[in-house]
Amino acid sequence: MSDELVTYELDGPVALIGLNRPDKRNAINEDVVCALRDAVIRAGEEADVGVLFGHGSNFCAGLDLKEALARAAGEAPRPRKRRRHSWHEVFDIIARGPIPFVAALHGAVVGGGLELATAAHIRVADESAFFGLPEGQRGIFVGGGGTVRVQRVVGYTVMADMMLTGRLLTATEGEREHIVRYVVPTGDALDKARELAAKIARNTPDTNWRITNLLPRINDLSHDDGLFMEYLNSNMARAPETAERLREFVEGRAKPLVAPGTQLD
Ligand code: 1HE
Repeated sequence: MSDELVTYELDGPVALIGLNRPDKRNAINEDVVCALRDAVIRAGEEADVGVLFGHGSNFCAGLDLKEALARAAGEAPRPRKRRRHSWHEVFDIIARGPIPFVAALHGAVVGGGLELATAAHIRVADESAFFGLPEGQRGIFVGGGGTVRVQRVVGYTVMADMMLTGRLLTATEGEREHIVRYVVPTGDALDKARELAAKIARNTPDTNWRITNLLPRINDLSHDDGLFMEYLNSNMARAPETAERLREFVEGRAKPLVAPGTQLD
C-alpha cells in the first residue's frame, strides 16, 4: 500500500484517485486537500474521466476532527488573510472542471466525505455505504460546499433532518434521496464506477464538458435565460468530432443504443 495521502493511477482514459488514510478512515486534513487538488488537476490534464474512491473500509469520515480541534482551541495558526476556502476550490475543480467524475462509495460517507461525493457527477454505493452529516453533533457546520451541493441533491427537508437529528441513511435510502444512482453488492462499487467511467469516456470530451459545466449552471438560471443559454450552446458550437459522430449514425456505422433482442430492465 502506498504511503501517499491520495493515490493516483491512470487506466487508459480513466484516472483513479484514492483517498489513502485508511487508519484515520480517510478523514480530510489540509494535506489531504492539497494532495487531492494535485490529483484532480492532473486528471483533468491527462484523463477523460476521473473516479474517486477510498482505500480501506470507508470512503471518507469527513473533516479531520483532530486538526479541527487544534484550530478551534487556537493551537493552530489562523490564516492572516482571507482566501478562498481550500475545500471549495478543490471540490469545484471536481464539479466544474474539464472532466466528469464518478464516486465509488462504501462504508462511511459522512460530513465532508458526503460533500466530496456530491462534487462528483455520478455516485455509486455498495451496500455497506452510509451517509450522514454529523456536524450538529460535533458543534460545527458544513464547509465543503454542502449547503449548496448536498442541499441541491437531497433538498432542505432531508438535509435538515440529517443535520438536526444526526440521522444516517443506508445505501438504499441514499438511492431514494438521489445521493446515489447505483447500489451494488458490498465490494463492487469501484468496479461499477470504473465500468461507468469507461462508458463516459466514449462520449466526446466536449459533450461531457457541457453536461458537467453547462447543465448545473443552467439549472441556476431563470426559465428564459436557461433556454437562451441552451440555444447558444446547441446551435453555435460544434466540436470537431461532432460531424464524424453524426456521419457514423447516418451511414449506419453507429453502435445501436439497444442491441437487437436486448430486453431493457
Ligand atoms: C478520525 C476521524 C475524523 C475517524 N477525524 N480522525 N466526521 C465525523 O464526525 C465522523 C467521525 N468518525 C466516526 O464516526 C467513525 O470513525 C467512523 C464511523 C467513520 C468509522 O468508525 P470505526 O469504528 O471504523 O473507526 P474509529 O475507531 O472511530 O476511528 C479509527 C481511527 O480514525 C481513530 O484514530 P486512532 O488514532 O484512535 O486509531 C479515529 O480517531 C480516526 N478518525 N474519523 C479525525 N473525522 C469542511 S466541513 C466538514 C465537516 C465534517 O466533515 S463533520 C463530520 C466529521
